[in-house]
Amino acid sequence: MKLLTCFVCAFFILSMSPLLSQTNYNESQVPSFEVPDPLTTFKGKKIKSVKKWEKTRRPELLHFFENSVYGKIPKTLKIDSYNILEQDNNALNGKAKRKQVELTFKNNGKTLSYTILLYLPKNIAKAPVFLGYNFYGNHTITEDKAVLISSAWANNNESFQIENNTLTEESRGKRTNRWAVEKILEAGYGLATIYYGEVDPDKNDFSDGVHSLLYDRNQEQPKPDEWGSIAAWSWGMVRALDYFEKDADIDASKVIAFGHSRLGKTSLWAGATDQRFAGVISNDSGCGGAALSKRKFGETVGRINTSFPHWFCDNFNQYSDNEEALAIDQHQLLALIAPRPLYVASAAEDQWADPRGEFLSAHYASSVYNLYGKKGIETTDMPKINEPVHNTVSYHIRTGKHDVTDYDWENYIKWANAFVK
Ligand code: GTR
Repeated sequence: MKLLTCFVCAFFILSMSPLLSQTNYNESQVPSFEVPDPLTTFKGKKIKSVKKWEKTRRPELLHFFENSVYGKIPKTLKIDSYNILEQDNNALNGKAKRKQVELTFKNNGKTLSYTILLYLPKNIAKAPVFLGYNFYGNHTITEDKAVLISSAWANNNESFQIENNTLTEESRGKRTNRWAVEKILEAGYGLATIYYGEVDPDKNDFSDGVHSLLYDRNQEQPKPDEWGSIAAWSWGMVRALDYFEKDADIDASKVIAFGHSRLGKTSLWAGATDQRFAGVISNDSGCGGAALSKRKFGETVGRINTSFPHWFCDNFNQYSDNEEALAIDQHQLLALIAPRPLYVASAAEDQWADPRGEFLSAHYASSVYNLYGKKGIETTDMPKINEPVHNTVSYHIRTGKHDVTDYDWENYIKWANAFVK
């Protein structure tokens, strides 16, 4: 009996271990581990040419991330129709062209729609565009009264006066601080944004959002190797890019995927899975984004899978508190973006996202960029705070907390001018 009790206790402790493991913020307690080489195949073959990388190594890495981290999309789902809900060629006091475009998808007798808010510079025939999701609705990124309010489910937020999971006029403009719309337009770029909750509400429920459009008969949730919410959000960015190819005001060959935090994990996965994205920005994306998982610094795989069981595919659970078993690490996700320009950014007070792990990841991805003759992050010495390093792979750590600031945008624009435009 005693033995049985012990056994039950041990089982309970083990099953709860992701919750119990202490968060490490101490560099000296980072475990030593071997960084998996992007340029050595799983079978141990060295990759020495772009051709071999593209034919052998890139596909096997992509396959691993698809099957064991983010989950694969079960079937192709293309735009059924799009509808320009609203357009004004003199928006923002005459500074921009505004469009609100609804994309609609149909399958299994179900329909999903989401709306892209576009601000485009007026004086440019075909504009390069930053595309990124927002957390609380398109109307939160601007004071512009013409921006439509989403009726999709939203997380409550007391300081934004969002109650009953419903977005209202009260939250208009609450997130203008994160979107440097004027700076972006003045630099000759457009901005496209989508409320992520319209693609898949951010809760552990797979009956809503895009997933259910692709279920087999009697299926109620994704299979262990099928897409979680991050892959669903990435899919939404890819379909937006499909629309951009049809919009004469946009240069679809110069679309930069941008995202902050969970939506930075999303922009990275979108850029990895669709090579039409001309560049990718990861702002404070942390665990499951740019940060190396094997460092177990700040948020860990176990913590993220426990707090957000719907973000990754179920197969990813086997690495909870078991990062050493991973055959890959997140720098190899970054390497999948090569040779396209990539910007990884951190914030000094955002230790939960492991700034050093994000930086090292950009460094270890750089061998693949070098193979293409591009310069990445060539050293393991982190730059000083507010001293950006701009190459095809760029990195900065700024002062302040987990957020998107004008400083971040100023640097993204500089990098985009130099490497994307
Ligand atoms: C945190 C989560 C992070 C990050 C963040 C965000 O709670 O632990 O991985 O994604 O949310 O998206 O704001």
